[in-house]
Amino acid sequence: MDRIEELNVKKICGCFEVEGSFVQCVQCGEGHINDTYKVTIDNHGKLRHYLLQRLNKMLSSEVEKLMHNIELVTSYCRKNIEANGGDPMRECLNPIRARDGKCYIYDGESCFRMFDYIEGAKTYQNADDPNVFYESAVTFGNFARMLSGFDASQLYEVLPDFHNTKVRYSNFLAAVQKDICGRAKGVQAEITWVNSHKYLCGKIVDRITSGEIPLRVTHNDTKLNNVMFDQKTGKGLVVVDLDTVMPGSVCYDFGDSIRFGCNSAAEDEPDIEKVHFMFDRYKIYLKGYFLALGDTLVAAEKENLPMGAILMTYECGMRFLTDYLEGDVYYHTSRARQNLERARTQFKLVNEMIAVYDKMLAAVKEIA
Ligand code: GN1
Ligand code: MG
Repeated sequence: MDRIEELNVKKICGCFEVEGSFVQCVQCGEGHINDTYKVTIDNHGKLRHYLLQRLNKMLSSEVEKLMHNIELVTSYCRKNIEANGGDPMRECLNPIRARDGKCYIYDGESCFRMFDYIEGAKTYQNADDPNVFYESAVTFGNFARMLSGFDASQLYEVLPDFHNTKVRYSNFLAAVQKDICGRAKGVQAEITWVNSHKYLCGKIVDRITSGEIPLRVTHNDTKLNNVMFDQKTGKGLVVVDLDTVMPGSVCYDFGDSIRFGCNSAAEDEPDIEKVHFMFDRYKIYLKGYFLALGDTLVAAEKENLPMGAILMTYECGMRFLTDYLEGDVYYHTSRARQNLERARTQFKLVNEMIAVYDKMLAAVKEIA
């Protein structure tokens, strides 16, 4: 990955409609896909901050469609927030236009986009604080509720089959077969484990196909660090990372939050003994999600929330293992075997979730 010094940040910022002179740029954010920087601009002695992002190469090819989606979704949210007396500058992402009128620039190598920086906000990398996790549930739930009036046909499916677990499984099989890095022999146990859970793949996709579970406009990447919290009040403020906003299922959105937040350890914890599914946290999230969204969910959605958690965790683990087999080309990694260690935490969580699946279902009934 390029180092920040190597980027011609000043020139890139100059391509956006930003008034003032460039002061500095520091890397921030914990995303696995894009590179994120906080940029400071001096406008006649007044410092203003922006968020600059360099898109992952795999997303860059779809940048037009991606930014079309983000512009539509953010402007829809902005109107909604204004109508409800909220503060759109802090409760919504605000993309900055490039001087050529587009919402991104291409510097010959990478695509960049810019947003207003949301001041006085913070993110969390774990759900140790129950209030934080509860707030994230309410914030993601409200986001889904807000978008329920949004016409999904306006959106491109930028990342087709993003949560199609069957397709993810075939990609995984192809990676095992090609084994371009010769890593498959070292992960036979993990490969066998994924294969033995293949029966999970159709559990939600098939119900979407049959119409039992409705498609809605969902976020599709609802991990805790994709919500920003107000530093002063501790309240959930804004949902970020909108690259994956597409038609999807609330079972996925609910499930991905559980996958990340109900892990007793980090997503990439190398010591698997530390990794456990925390049922209490699951109940906390369930309460917050139901508060925000419960009355709009149909029975099939409610019944499949626990399966959404199992599936998102299974799928995510499979994606990490696939990337490991393909040579760590998609997710950011900072050490060897990190993707493998990520995959292992997910598989451990799936085992523990399956063991308490009945309890997970009972909690839905109880809270609903
Ligand atoms: C990626 O961008 P980030 O870090 O919020 C990924 C998600 C995975 C997640 C795993 C566009 O999310 O699908 O669940 O990593 N986003 C994309 O931590 O692939
Ligand atoms: Mg993110």
